[in-house]
Amino acid sequence: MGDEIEVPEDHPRVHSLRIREKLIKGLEKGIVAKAGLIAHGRGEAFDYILGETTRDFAEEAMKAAIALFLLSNKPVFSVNGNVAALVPREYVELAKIVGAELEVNLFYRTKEREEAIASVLRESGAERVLGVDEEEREVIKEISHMRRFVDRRGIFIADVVFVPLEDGDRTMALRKLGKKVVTIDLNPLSRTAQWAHITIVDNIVRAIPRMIEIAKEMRKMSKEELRKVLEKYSNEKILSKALNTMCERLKELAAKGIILEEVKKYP
Ligand code: PTJ
Repeated sequence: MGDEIEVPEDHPRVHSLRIREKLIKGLEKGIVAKAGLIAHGRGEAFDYILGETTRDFAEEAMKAAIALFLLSNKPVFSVNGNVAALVPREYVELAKIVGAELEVNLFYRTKEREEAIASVLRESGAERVLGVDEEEREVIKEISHMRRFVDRRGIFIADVVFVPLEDGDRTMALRKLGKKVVTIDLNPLSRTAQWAHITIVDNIVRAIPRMIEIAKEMRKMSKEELRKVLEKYSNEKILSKALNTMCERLKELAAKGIILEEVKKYP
């Protein structure tokens, strides 16, 4: 739509530009909400500080999340526009490995977006997609906006809900309803990061493929072993580690000088 460019292979930020392209294409196809682009920009800023790499606190949270999924009776993976545009195949694969349902649940909800996202999931291998059948709709009264509409076969009866890249209100409401909540959020200060039981502070494009690897290993573990992983997990410690890592990195960069040697060659 006018702005389309070929991302040059030799561009130093080629990887990041490709991710942006996925979101822009998702917007054009009616999958991503306009605000989804803004949300991504916020995530990118935190990823820069993190060094665009998966840290040990994220790994630890991923392991706890997989343990929780494998131990739960009814895990449901919520899908929004950004998730569907960035990691559709991987998300569907992970849901299959841990035996979770997939449910479309949007903040900026329209019938067209719901259908477009459900199609992406089906094309990515999903056998059943919840959240699009109006006859199966239930209302979570505690949520004031469009995300209050959930599927009675899914989030409504779920004991564990995975809500990556989520807004704070719903995470809070789901927790108050007694459900266990897992999220992925690059911003450790966000309300979602704070209200979730397990917060994976990492970029979703790195986290979901890594979670697939972890899940393939952890599904061989006994329930007892999985419970032990969960017992020693503390989200408070994880968020604190994430913030500390970001602070340390900024301090290190400030101390050694942030101007690259190459830049200094051109006075
Ligand atoms: O598709 P919809 O209609 O359901 O809308 C989806 C968005 C993302 C627009 C909606 O949920 C929203 O407004 O979310 P927020 O409140 O902006 O929160 C999104 C969070 O995800 C922010 O804290 C971002 O830092 C974080 N985030 C953005 N991109 C990534 C990310 N975290 C991990 N990986 C990313 N790639």
